Amino acid sequence: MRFPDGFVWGAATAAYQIEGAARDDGRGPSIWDTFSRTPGKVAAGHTGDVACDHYHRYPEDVALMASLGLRAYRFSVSWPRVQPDGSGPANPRGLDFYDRLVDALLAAGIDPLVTLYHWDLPQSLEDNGGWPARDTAHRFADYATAVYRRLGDRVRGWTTLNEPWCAAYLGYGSGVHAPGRQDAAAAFRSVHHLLLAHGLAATALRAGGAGSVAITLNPAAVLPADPASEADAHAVRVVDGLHNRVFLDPLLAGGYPPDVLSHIARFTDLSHVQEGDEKTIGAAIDMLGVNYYSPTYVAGRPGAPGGGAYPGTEDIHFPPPSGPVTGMGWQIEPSALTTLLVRLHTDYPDTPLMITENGAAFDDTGPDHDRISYLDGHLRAVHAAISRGADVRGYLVWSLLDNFEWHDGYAKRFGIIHVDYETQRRTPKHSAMWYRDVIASGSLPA
Ligand code: IFM
Repeated sequence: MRFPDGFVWGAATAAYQIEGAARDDGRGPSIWDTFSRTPGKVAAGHTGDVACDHYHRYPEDVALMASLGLRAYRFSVSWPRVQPDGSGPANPRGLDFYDRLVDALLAAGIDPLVTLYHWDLPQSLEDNGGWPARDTAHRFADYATAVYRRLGDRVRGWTTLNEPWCAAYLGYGSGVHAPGRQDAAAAFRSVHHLLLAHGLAATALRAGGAGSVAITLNPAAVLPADPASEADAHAVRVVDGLHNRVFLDPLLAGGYPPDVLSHIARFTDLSHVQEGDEKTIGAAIDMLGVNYYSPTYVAGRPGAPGGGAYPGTEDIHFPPPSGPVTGMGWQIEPSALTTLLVRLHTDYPDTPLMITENGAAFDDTGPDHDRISYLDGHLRAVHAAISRGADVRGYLVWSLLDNFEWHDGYAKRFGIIHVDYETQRRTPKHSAMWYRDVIASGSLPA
């Protein structure tokens, strides 16, 4: 089972989850610093203050990547390192870190893939309104330009946002992520301003000559609990609209879908969507990043409470997983990834895809069979999608290292490299060795 020539093999991380050094070199506070220091928000009171101390240990981490034969490494830049207050002149010491990291990666033959926003909004910008405020989108474009100016001579692959669904719906809707607001109108306004931020930044990066501009979503494979049920089919349409089409259609199909706009209008007037915004959001991209972990099953059921993260989904039931689950309790179903990739290819043709995250948390005891089996199954699913015509250019495992798993703190371990948080010792797991061999052969046993 051979993958195409040039298929990109790599791993991914995110700034707040691994860097630590929360107060070093002029870094300002982010919403995740505030949130994680608020009692009761993150398991066991964990914070990203130290995390994997990658800020200081990046040479060792790059050496580990090289030992696994990674061709690409996706990391995110911490906005509050670059602009401690979220606006104004860039902090050179913050940018210096990414300069050093990029140089180390290039020296090791690893392609640096930069994500500009992986949820760590500068706290000052939240104090000024956060993502529900339009100005944040403009601040993001300025920040993107500052990072591009420093790294653009060496970095080809630029991704604006990671999973704006989480930033908007979990950050401002259900409140399980920073900044922890619970306000459906704010969540929907955030969706739009995140998309606008992407469009403004993508335009600026392109104008600066960026090699490849992308956005990463976590598109859901939304499936009916009963394929024969009309009520379930309706539930799929609603949840697919709120999760997928609200992002994909303005990015890749010219504008928001009318059914989703009417849904949103139940919670907020649409005055935040201004003339010309959809054109800005639809600025051409070179790649769509896809983060996939697990399918989402839904059923139409009168009286059901709906999904906490999806405002207005009363009468929709989200059944608990059936079958095997990961350590997160997420259903393991690789075939749903094939379905999702083929759907993206069919509905939004001409946009190359890259799996920018896929992986699993498991309790790390024994020889890591569960993670290997998860990765193997999902790589086969990617291969199946490619065979059915989907233009998938690469696969980045989540994650290189065990790290701070947001509201679960350090309890959940996604890494292919184990991190002992007491000593910061890194130990490749069996899955890392397995992945090294897959990369070396560019194939899986048939
Ligand atoms: O850890 C996260 C990552 O930050 C974004 N995608 C999902 C991962 C697992 O929850």
